Amino acid sequence: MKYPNFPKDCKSMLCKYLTKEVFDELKDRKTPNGFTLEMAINSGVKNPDSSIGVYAGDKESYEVFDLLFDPIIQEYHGFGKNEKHVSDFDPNKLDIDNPDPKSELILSTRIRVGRNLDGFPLGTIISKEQRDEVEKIVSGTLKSFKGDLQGEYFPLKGMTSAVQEKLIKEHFLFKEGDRFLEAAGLNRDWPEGRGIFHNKKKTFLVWINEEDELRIISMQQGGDIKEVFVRLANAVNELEKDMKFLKSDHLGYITSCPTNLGTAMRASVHIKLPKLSQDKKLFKTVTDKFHLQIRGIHGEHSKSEGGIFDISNRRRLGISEVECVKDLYNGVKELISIERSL
Ligand code: ADP
Ligand code: CIR
Repeated sequence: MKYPNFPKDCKSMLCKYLTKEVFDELKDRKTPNGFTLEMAINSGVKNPDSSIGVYAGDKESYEVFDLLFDPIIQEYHGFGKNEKHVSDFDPNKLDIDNPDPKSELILSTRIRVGRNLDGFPLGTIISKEQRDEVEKIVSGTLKSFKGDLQGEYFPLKGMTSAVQEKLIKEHFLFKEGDRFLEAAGLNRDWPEGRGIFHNKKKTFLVWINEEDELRIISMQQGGDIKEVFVRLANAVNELEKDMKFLKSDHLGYITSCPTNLGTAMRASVHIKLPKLSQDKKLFKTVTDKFHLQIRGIHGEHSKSEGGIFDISNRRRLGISEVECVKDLYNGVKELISIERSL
């Protein structure tokens, strides 16, 4: 493999940190599962408009290719090589109110965490048999859930395209054919082994075998962030009784994309900010100050519509679950106050 030819205007972290020296040092390395540098960087090489551009194949990838992953992790999360990740998923520590009790600006709230099973490689290099096994284990446990979390599992295979499109449009299901995931090897054998579990109200959902083996999601209309957090914490607890998730002392929960390490938590609101969003500089200054990320309303790499944005915590590693949500809460309070003053 030769050093990749990045376009001049490439701004990804991959092209920033994969210097010729780092490339030469890493190009012949392999993890015990057979994950190589070529596999790790393929998404960013094929998609020079990536913001990050790298994926892992297993827990060991983060050690074997540390010269590439460490500076990316440092820049994205502000988390150093010798730091330890500490978790705190205790809802009792989250002392917050609803930042928009009349639901004037916040349309909905969603919190998700990514998880992968201990004993399996990540989705980038998982075999078809292993992926099917993950689906069986996770959907089996979910089917036994009772009460508020009780629901049904819907495999992607066999789902009509009308149902699939409706679920995507309503923000419940992952999209199909994402080119970043495609180049990372995460869409192999599609749609086999993939699916979505959800309760009746679609307030608790689990995506199986998308970017991570599990995406555990709690969501509802309005801005009651705490209620969404409590439901998620309960669900994660229930799942953890039955399965062991891949984690390390240094990096917390291991995920295929380095931006999701640690808590693997993205807490977001869909919020109307028609006035503030006109002032791009101010919008960016405020979101940067509170470590928030702006996405469009159909998720990552999508555009905003009608002055509505997906605002979420950016940092996920080196801060606890409670702190991730506080990043969102504090930032959203400020965004609402500025929007109202304009
Ligand atoms: P992820 O959050 O899993 O990293 P995406 O950014 O692609 O992935 O978002 C997944 C889906 O969740 C998209 O359809 C997106 O619109 C939806 N979503 C995210 N945040 C919210 C929210 N606060 N309310 C409703 N839907 C949301
Ligand atoms: C990219 O590099 O653009 C994609 N691989 C997605 C990276 C994750 N995005 C993020 O900012 N959390």
